[in-house]
Amino acid sequence: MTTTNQALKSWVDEVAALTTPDNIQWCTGSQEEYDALIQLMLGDGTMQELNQDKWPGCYYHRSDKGDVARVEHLTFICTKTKEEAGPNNNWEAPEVMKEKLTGLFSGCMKGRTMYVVPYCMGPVKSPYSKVGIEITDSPYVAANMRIMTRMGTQALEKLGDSTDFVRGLHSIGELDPDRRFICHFPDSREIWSFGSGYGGNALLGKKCHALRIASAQARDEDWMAEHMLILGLENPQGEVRYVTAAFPSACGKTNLAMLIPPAHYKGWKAWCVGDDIAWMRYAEDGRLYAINPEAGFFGVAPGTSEKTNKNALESLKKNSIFTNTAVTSEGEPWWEGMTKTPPAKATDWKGNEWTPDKNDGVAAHPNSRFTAPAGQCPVASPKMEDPQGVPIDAIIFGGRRAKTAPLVFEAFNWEHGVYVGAMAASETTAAATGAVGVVRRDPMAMKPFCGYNFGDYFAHWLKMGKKSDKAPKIFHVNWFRQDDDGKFIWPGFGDNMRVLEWILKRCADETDAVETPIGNVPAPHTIDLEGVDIDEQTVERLLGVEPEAWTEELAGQKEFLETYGDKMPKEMWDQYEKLKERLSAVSTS
Ligand code: OXD
Ligand code: MN
Repeated sequence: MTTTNQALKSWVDEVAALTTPDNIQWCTGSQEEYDALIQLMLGDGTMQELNQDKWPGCYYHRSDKGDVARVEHLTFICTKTKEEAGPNNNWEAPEVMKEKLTGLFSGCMKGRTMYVVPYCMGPVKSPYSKVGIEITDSPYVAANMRIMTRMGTQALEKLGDSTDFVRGLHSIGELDPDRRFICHFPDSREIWSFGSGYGGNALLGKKCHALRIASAQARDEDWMAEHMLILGLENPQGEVRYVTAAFPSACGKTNLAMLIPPAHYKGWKAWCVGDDIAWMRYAEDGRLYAINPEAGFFGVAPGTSEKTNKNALESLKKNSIFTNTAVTSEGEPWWEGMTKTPPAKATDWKGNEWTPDKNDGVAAHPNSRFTAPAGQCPVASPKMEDPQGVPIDAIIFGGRRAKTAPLVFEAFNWEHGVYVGAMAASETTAAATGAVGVVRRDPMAMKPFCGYNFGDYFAHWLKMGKKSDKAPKIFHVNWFRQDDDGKFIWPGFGDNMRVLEWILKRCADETDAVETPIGNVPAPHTIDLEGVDIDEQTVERLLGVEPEAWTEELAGQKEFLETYGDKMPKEMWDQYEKLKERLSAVSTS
């Protein structure tokens, strides 16, 4: 492939001079090229063919055992000052980090092919999409990028001669955890990632570009780059309304994004626009519109089943790449929770023989993944490719709270909603090792992904609310409330539709709420519970707001706000004071 883009050409030359690859391959994104990449990996053993009769076009990759997840402690935001990156990020000065990384990248592609991967985040025709170029020495990365993004010639054509592209440099290095760095330079819109081949560290279009770099760019250009799914809900009259929702990693975003409404919701349909990232901006009509910058799903496999997420399972049945799952003796991918009965024999994610009775650990790594084309989802929204995106009625925040947070509440207004999102958190449960009930804050589910100081990020959110009187309403949900025995009291999955319907009705002013100190909760009997086996007492518990628990929560919130010193906007402290007052009013009444 050729390009007339001089800025791109000279950057590629520069990188080649530094990394000294044996070959340079410009990726076009064609099927033939993808097939050749797969053949190459089948040839050198880094990819394995799955049962092509049952899983056509599906392949399997086992990553290095020490390279199976994002590495937050090795992820850096390199802004001029430490304060710009904020206490929410690891920081290093750009020149110091570049010097260190230049040493690592020097000659690192000797004996390898350097792939130049042009990609477009968002529909190619959308004025809101952004082009990036990832240079990588991993054919696995190039193949995954073809599923996850609009890759190749189409991106290069969109770029034309513009210098406005994110420069992402990636090498797997020696996959040595002691020589691993995932670094972002938001000012120059660059990413330098060394030493990991795993998804979020290596597929630079996703977390690195579409969240960390894009969040900083969005702040500068008055839009928003968020860790949110985008879901359309169509009522029996054929009207579709859209919500976005932010949950921390592994809290069921992919499940909610492809939800199947319960049988009682006849004539309703859910449409998936995106399962992980939303780019949002106001259009001329004053409404906030969202596009999904990605073109694929990079989903957590364990727990995905016909019962929990039939649509995800349908999406990944062909043309998908599986990483670190198990493989059965029939050559099929398998993971814990996929089927009721485990396979009699499999090879586990480490490459060892596995049988259910051997019982020496899981067959699939808990963070094993599928990479599947989003268009294969049976409920892929026809708007997935819409250049304008979809108008958003409600923004939903959530976490995993065993206690404290009710099933759903509505923020009083945008400013309060920003506070609610900023305080989103999850509690550790008995299911995980370590102390029970420890609260981990994950503001807007962006803790690992915000490319700048959270104080400035909240200020940006506050500013976005002031830009329009048609800003979406903001809600908080908690699917994970437990009883005293640690049992979940809300059925979740498809039944979350009932909560979403209440949210949509609130947006249209069609249902009632009761004011509590933390926000508006559903008035009795306003959530449709027909067909769910749940008693009145449990519903009360689900929607309950206990002032004592919230007073304890308040202390944690204060501590969080203080961490950001002068950077924390005054409005956030005002919200804290108001919440404190409302809580003390109910405890003294
Ligand atoms: C993801 C994550 O991979 O949030 O989407 O970790
Ligand atoms: Mn995510």
